[in-house]
Amino acid sequence: RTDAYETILVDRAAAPRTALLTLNRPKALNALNLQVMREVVAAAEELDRSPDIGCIVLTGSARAFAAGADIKEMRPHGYMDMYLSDWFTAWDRLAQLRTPTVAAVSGYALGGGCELAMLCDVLLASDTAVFGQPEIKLGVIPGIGGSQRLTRAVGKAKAMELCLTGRTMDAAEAERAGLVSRIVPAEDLLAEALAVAETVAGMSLPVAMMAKEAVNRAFETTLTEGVRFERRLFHAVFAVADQKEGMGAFVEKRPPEFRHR
Ligand code: CO8
Repeated sequence: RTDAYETILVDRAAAPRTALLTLNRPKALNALNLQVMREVVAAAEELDRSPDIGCIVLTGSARAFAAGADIKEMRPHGYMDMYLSDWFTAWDRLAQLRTPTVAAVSGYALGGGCELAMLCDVLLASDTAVFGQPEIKLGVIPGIGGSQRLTRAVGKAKAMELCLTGRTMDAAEAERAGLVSRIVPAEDLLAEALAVAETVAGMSLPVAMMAKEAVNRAFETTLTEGVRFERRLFHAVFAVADQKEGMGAFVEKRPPEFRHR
């Protein structure tokens, strides 16, 4: 039940066939405690199961996408309870969603906030965005995949420097480094993210899912295996009615009306 959430807002009407998830813990700069994790994951998985949703946008506030995992909540814990509760592993489920996701990042995306943005498929940043993995300054290391995803996104040199010094990067540096796809003026960020989401949601949903799966496979495997995986999916899309519709619409010089969306 979407109205049962306390730390996030869920809006299914922001743009056609899309859903907007907004982190809503303003007093803590959207720090990611376990409740936020449970609610984001539950809401996202429910949307993932909804056939009428073709893209999910995740955003925070103008000041903070999320200023990291909740330091006050983590502080008292010891190894045994972190291990036995498998602290933060549920966040991995966001990367397993089949529906494409867009992170719209304004302000701080630090630590777990940067990691959460990197769990999404498309990463749009406002010109005020600040990215970093400053965990080392707290005597810890990234714990939601940051050491891996940041390294794959920006390369070892920059990832290593950010993780070892805790230095942050502004939106321009993040774009140059390949972490974000585009920078948008802060006041346009949400509209632009929703426009991207609406565009994606206007495509054939199964084909968009396959495109997402193929691109994500590049993070997981060798080039030969990745190309083989892509080829299998490429052949498979010829079994989707929307291939006939998309190619037919091109030839007939009209907009496509995809059936599966
Ligand atoms: N956790 C808890 N509370 C936070 C956090 C956080 N990460 N960030 C901000 N807050 C709170 C502040 O404590 C403050 O609360 P209060 O008013 O009660 O004191 C409120 O939000 C506002 O913050 P500030 O007053 O600090 O606001 P500023 O504008 O002065 O500063 C900053 C903003 C620079 C973002 C600053 O808040 C900051 O440095 N925050 C921490 C950033 C950080 O270190 N993030 C990494 C956290 S660790 C992590 O994410 C990954 C850990 C992985 C663990 C994995 C376990 C398995």
